[in-house]
Amino acid sequence: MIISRIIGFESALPPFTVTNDDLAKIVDTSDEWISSRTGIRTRHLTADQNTSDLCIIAAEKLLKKAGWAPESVDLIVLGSVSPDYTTPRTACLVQEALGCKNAFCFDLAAACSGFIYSLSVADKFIKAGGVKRALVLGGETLSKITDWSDRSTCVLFGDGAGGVLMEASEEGGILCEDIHSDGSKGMALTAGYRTNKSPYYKGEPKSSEFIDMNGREVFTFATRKVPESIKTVLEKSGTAMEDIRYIVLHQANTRINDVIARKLKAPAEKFFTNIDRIGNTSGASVPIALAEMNEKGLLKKGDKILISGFGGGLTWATMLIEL
Ligand code: 4VN
Repeated sequence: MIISRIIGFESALPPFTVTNDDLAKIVDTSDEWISSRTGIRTRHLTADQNTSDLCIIAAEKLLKKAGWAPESVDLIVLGSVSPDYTTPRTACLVQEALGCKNAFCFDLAAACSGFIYSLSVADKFIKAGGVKRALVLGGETLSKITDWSDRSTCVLFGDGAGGVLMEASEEGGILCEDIHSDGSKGMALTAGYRTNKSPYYKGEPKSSEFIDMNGREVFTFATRKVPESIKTVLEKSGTAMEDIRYIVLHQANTRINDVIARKLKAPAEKFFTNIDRIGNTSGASVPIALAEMNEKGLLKKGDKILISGFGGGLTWATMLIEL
């Protein structure tokens, strides 16, 4: 049986960082409020880079370290809700910059679950046999779609990108997944509404172009659905919690991840977190965390890890990976 093996982890962050005290100078907030409610202390914000620039840096590192020729990549899938353009899509910009001229390329918009959804789609192309090598990225410049006058959301988000390489293999790789959407709660977290500017259009704007979140509703959703999803993956795959080396959750908010850990009765050491330094980078948060774990030597061959994304859509997705 063909399995999709994951063989590299890299990320790219904008060099410029902003502390909670810096934010307190532009909106009515404080370091105490932000750090106690979210766990965030600093975040990287772009001063001149767009989503594609960050994705290209992460992708270049991936190909270089693996020794893959750019022409050997068959597919680029890029999870993002903050692309440079509606078209050409970010994945095509990455293709051009790297010279992956044999790849077919598209972005996938599933907000904070976007990277896991992208892994799942790439996995299906690999299993179907047409794709041998895939580049899967998650990248966001959320600062572009943040309402900088909304103190409840502008303190949460950060910019960055990360990604992995996937290859058809006989062993290891993506073992099990659980993926869901609930459009009935979609209005709890919106961004990017565009009002039709045609001279014939009579409708009123329905929503904001910026990120707008009902924090309590999204908090309740995440703490209810994510533990359920993780339990489903463990049951479906016949895996015990003791056999999981790490759980890498979307870095949305430390308090949410603490509740999820408590509900799963899983020890805190299993959860990798970097939200204090990175903030919430939506679809980029899981691959950025994986790259940091790899850099620290935490990801060892044969280890089983769980990754889980949740957010806008609403969408949520959990995956069991053997390294
Ligand atoms: C997934 C989640 C969140 C999120 C939801 C709520 C929240 C982040 C609400 C309470 C508030 C502090 C902040 Cl679960 C966001 C995304 C978008 O990436 C995805 N923070 N909070 C408070 O007052 O304590």
